Amino acid sequence: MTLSILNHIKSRNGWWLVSALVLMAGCSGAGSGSKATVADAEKFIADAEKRYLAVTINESRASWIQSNFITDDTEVIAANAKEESIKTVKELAEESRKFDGLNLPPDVARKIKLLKLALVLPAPGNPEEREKLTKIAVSMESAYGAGKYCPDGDNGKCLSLGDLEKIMAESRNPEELKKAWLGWHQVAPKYRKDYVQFVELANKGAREMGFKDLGAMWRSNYDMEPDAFAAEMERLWQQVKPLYDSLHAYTRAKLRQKYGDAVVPATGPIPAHLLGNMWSQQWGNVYDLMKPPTGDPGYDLTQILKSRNTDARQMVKYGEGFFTSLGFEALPETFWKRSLFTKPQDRDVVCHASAWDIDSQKDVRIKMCININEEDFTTIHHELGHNYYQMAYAPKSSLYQNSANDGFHEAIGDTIALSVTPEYLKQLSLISSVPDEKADIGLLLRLALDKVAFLPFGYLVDQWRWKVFSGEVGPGDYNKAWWELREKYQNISAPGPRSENDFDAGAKYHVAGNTPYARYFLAHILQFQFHRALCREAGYKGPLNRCSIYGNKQVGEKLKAMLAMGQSQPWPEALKAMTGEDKMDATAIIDYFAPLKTWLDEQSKTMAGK
Ligand code: X8Z
Ligand code: ZN
Repeated sequence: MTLSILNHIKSRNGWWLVSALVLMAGCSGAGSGSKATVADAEKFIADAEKRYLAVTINESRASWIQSNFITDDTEVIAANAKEESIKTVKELAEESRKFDGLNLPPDVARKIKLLKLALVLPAPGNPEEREKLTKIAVSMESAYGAGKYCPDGDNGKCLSLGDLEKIMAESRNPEELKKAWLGWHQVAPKYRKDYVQFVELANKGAREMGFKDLGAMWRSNYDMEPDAFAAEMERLWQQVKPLYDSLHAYTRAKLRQKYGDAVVPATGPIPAHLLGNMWSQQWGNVYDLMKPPTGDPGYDLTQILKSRNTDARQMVKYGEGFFTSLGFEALPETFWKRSLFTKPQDRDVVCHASAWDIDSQKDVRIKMCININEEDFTTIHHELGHNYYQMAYAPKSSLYQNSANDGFHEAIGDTIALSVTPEYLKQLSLISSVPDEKADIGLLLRLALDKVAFLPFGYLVDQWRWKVFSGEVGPGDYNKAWWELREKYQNISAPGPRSENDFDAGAKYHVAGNTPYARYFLAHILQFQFHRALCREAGYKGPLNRCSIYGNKQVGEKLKAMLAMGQSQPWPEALKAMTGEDKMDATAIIDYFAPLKTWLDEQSKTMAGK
């Protein structure tokens, strides 16, 4: 099974993949009428896992083809496979209810619970409705993947999302930035009506499975009550909010220096088109506007990679090299043959980076339209983190082939990328000397612009979706609610007037592609917690931003042991195995950036005084 980390069926592994099961046509040992026994439950779950695996693999293959070759036909094929897999998993989950109330062995009970939560997209039992839902799901992802902005009309030159993202990252002309932002945001209104129907049908599926709505179903997959999980997210957000506020204030002041009062107000939200990213979710691309007069590390990885004519494959090789240095195996030959690394010129593909595990064994792949720059260098480590997780838990039975919780899946590759320190780059001969500690402020700022800036965005995407799924936000308020949350959490504003003819949440891949998003918020907390624990394991004593676990096989063993657990235990157990801690804890990210926070607050004060 696979799961691209972004796929729809995301069923089982999220993206990382899909699931499968066969319907045991009403028979799994317990004959109708007779009372189900523990032995029946054991047999049922063993058979169910086989079916789950089979439908997942089938769905993944179809989904791989659809997102690598977006056409009407591949959409139909992918939708059919998705439908089959959803139907199977749902029927199995329903059938498992006959064991409710039995005192089952913990392993069987856990698998049954995971089976009931395996679908990211549940569908109604009614065949027409189920077909409608899977068609919409696949077509929205395709529309996103194939989306373009044609400034001179359909017969002129059109810009892909990749072209527009490049403008967002590199242009420093506010008018041009605004045009690119508006251009991309005219793609999503085309599927706004579909999204309304999607919400209705997916909720119906979730309710048939016993959940209040789809948001509640997603929140139930964290080994705690759904409300407790929402409270946990809020607790973590409150822990990190002061750090975000400091970064935001400094960033706004620097943007004012660059663009002037007429573009950037002295107080309140920052216009969303000025932060170097289409969704204002990571701000590292505007580091050049933010960098400290002293304390800049003095190298630019993007320039270094470009000047060496690094190609996409070599970029991936760097990522693989980090994992093998920890004692992980080299990526299989098929990875290199079957992955997509560069954007094809002759067809539409879903370029949003994803990692796949097609057969739940060794057929792992990534699909990514790699650009030669620092951002994609990091993203490659992110994707390979998924693939190494998938390979580590492959020996587990199929319902355990997943991460401890979905935040863990998203955090592994990022944890590795935190070890891409100057020292590491020097070891690879990518830089010739390691800047001294005076460069720490620059290094921390560069990273905070990605990692700290991301936090409120990571939180709000599912705040929006949870409200939409629960009905608290109706279709007439989709855009209004989206911008209220953008302002409340990120403190950013739309580049111009927006209305309910727009569908700005739908301009984000994970909304169009139905991938839950809370996972990325968790990952941004967890990756610092993992990094701190692994550096401790390495016996490292200095500042955490200079710690690299590169080449440390003992640390690699510790990491591997956690990955190999898959989802066989509640996530606090996995966390404990690697870190000794059993709670998600934002003190790691706060401590990591503590010197920067002090510096940011001083700078903001000085700039305000001028
Ligand atoms: O979607 C991704 C990965 C694939 S799982 C590239 N990320 C989120 C995003 O792009 O919005 C990584 C960071 C957040
Ligand atoms: Zn990911």
